[in-house]
Amino acid sequence: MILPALLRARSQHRKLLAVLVDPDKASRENLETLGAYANEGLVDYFLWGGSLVNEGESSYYLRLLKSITDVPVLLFPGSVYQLDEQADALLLLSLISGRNPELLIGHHVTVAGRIKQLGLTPIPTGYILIDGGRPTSVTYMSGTTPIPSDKPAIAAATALAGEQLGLRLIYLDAGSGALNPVDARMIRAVRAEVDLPLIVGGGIRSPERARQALNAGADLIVVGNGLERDAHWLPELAEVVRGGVRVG
Ligand code: 1GP
Repeated sequence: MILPALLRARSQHRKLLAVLVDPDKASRENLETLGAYANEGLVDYFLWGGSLVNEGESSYYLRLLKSITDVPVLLFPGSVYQLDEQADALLLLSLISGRNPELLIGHHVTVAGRIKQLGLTPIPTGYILIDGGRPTSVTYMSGTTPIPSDKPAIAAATALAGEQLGLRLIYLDAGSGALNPVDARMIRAVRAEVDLPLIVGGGIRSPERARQALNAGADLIVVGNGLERDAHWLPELAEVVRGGVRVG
């Protein structure tokens, strides 16, 4: 029931926070810290995935996280090998900013039967990569060119096409560890064009960057790297998210 919850939050103007865990970089200590914050109500979702993932370790760490907290985990797969039935849903990503047919339909065909077999709930997601100031793992691994950060109209048209194709979420991503997060003008342009829940991530490493993304119209922000390095600013981050939209 993840998608209905996202739609409800959007209609109630409730902003949400997702913490991205790259299973390759997971550790017991980090998961215990994040899980404890999640149990205090500071985290709405975990996203689970990375560009290169060792399947066995991923499954072990996901089991560990699920044993710590009931906060839902959404798979955010970097490849077809990252399906895991322990997750609560799957962001079924279509990389609509790119022109790589494998990431638009090819891999989806490969794993369609497996998704059904595992009983995973897929949430069709229009995944849009935005230039974040330096090449990231995802641009390299996907073999696609991100949308230039100063071309909000292209991002807005891409998101609109995704909505018209029937996708249910839009995810604007500057890529993990991006130098620059997605520009506020770009978020605003996409927000003005589509009515779908809007996820924004990549390079959000401070409460101020989180606030800018939320003010510009993100419904759900995703933070990975910044919390991997130090999870202790999560309460401050959560306060910005809970505080909703405040300009300045
Ligand atoms: C990347 O949007 C996520 O896909 C999170 O990015 O790791 O830079 O927070 P960071």
